[in-house]
Amino acid sequence: MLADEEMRKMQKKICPSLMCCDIFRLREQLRIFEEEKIEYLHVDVMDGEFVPNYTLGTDFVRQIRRATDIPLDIHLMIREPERKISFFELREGDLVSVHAESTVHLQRALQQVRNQGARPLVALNPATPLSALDYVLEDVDGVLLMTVNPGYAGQKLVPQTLGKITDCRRLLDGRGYPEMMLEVDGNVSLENALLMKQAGADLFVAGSSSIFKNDLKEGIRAMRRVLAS
Ligand code: S6P
Ligand code: MG
Repeated sequence: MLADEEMRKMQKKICPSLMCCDIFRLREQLRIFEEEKIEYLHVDVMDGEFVPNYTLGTDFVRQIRRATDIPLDIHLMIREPERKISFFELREGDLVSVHAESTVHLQRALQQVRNQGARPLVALNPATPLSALDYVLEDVDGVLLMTVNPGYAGQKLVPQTLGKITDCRRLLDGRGYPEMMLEVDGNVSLENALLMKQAGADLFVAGSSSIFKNDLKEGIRAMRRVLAS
């Protein structure tokens, strides 16, 4: 019998991507996330430079804070994030992902997240090698592996990222970081979530290919069943 602590560690978490919400039904959808005990809300921040698109920003984060106490999982897809992290109202328990490709001052940016009281994650694009993690593992609580190229919802999985999840989990275990969170983002459909879970992912960003496809509550429950299987 596994101890409670072990069970907790094995629990897989769902992070709904708020850019996939229906903004006209946002309050209702937030209530569903609360009722379904969603662990983190994934907030995609894009600046039109690091990625071609624009999305949510500091004011959105401020408004979400007023509407719910669910911790945030802020995914920064912006150039030179170290110049912008202080603009965000961060709380203890929030996750903030910084892309290794977005700055020459990666370690400084990760430390800034920590200094502002949140938990830093380092994010990697599909083609970025895992060696980018080499000298920042001490500074992070997790790794976010992009399973599509960042910028848009509704894309197809980059298939070689499945093997990358396996390799990343092996690397983290081998370097003495078995507790480190491994998040996956992009085309996390029910079918892909199962493969990603088997490869060693813990946090699953759920968007248009899963929970937002049809009925939200049913979608979350279906995802929970896959992750518990
Ligand atoms: C993409 C962004 C993601 C998407 C999410 C959407 O740049 O970082 O968080 O919002 O992947 O999910 P789906 O199921 O449409 O790929
Ligand atoms: Mg994202």
